[in-house]
Amino acid sequence: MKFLDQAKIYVKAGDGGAGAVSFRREKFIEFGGPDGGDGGRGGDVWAHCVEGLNTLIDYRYQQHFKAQKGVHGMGRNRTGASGEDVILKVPVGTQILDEDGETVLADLVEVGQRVLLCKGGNGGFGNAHFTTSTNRAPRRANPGLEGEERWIWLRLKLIADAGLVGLPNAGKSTFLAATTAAKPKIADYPFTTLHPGLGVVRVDEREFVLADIPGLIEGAHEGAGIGDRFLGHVERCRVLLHLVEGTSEHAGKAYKTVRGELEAYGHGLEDKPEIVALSKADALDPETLKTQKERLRRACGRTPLVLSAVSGTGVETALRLILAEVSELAAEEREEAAPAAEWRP
Ligand SMILES: Nc1nc2c(ncn2[C@@H]2O[C@H](COP(=O)(O)OP(=O)(O)OP(=O)(O)O)[C@@H](O)[C@H]2O)c(=O)[nH]1
Ligand SMILES: [Mg+2]
Repeated sequence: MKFLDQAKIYVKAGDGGAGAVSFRREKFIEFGGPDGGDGGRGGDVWAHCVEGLNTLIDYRYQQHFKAQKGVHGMGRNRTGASGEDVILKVPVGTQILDEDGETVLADLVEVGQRVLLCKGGNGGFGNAHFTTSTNRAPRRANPGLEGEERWIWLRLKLIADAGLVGLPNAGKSTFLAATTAAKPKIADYPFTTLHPGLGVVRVDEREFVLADIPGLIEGAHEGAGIGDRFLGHVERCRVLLHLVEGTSEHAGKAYKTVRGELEAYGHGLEDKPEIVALSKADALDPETLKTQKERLRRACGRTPLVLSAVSGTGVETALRLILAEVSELAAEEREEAAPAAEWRP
């Protein structure tokens, strides 16, 4: 399946139906009076967050969505039928932005959440509505109101607990493949991964979602390589696992390059808890391992993990550290969300 994480679409709600001007005309009934019915409401446009989607690819093929118009009113006090709504199904983590691409109108983070994007126009009143004590036969009816319309951006920010970052070829996708059921493409050239992938890690009978994102290179924030736009997908991660390729020239420099890009991107990525690991340990002789580990330690200021997704060394430890961090932060969030009124001296 293809991946698409942003789309610009046009949405328009249905116009309301017009009210009718009509008079009751029947044999033997004099002065039947006005009986024009009201117009029906136009359909709304909604966005609905659903399970089982992880891309906005549907919006590449269709960009215009119009809800049905309300049917106009008719004689004998018949109200027009309302127009059908249009419901846009979007994956969890979709943000709805205004046409400027910046103002966030809604953030759909839970399955079942819905937001009204455009409200349908009300139907107009039929002439039966305008009868007064002095005007028993009004010849006036309202037109329906127009439905709202607008251009909006849909932007998907995948929701994962932990995100994998690193230079190309650091072994991110291999790590994802080794720890989850995901099957990302793996190869020994840079930029094998072109769009983010997700997997579910099971460790100690607990689960968390891990995201693999394309590699970053120096200048990614200026568009080098495939740029840093996919970093949006780790914005919502609680913790980052930063993989530094053990077989790279200088592990310390590799680490700093990626840190530089995270900082240049901003949006709080630089402040996220980070677990640093030297990858591909199986491919290193003890001597190189020691030097690289030391270089990395100096660059990040603490002892890095050493792991190999191929042999499995250190992988469990990394997963447990991530899990601990994820659960701790989740507990903190729950505490913050809990009502403070419980507390009594
Ligand atoms: N020996 C050894 N090789 C590894 C290990 N992990 C990954 N590799 C190899 O390194 C190469 C790159 O691995 P990927 O997982 O595709 O790297 P990536 O970080 O996802 O790279 P991009 O998607 O290009 O950013 C592949 O040829 C892997 O087989 C490891 O632990 N040990
Ligand atoms: Mg990859």
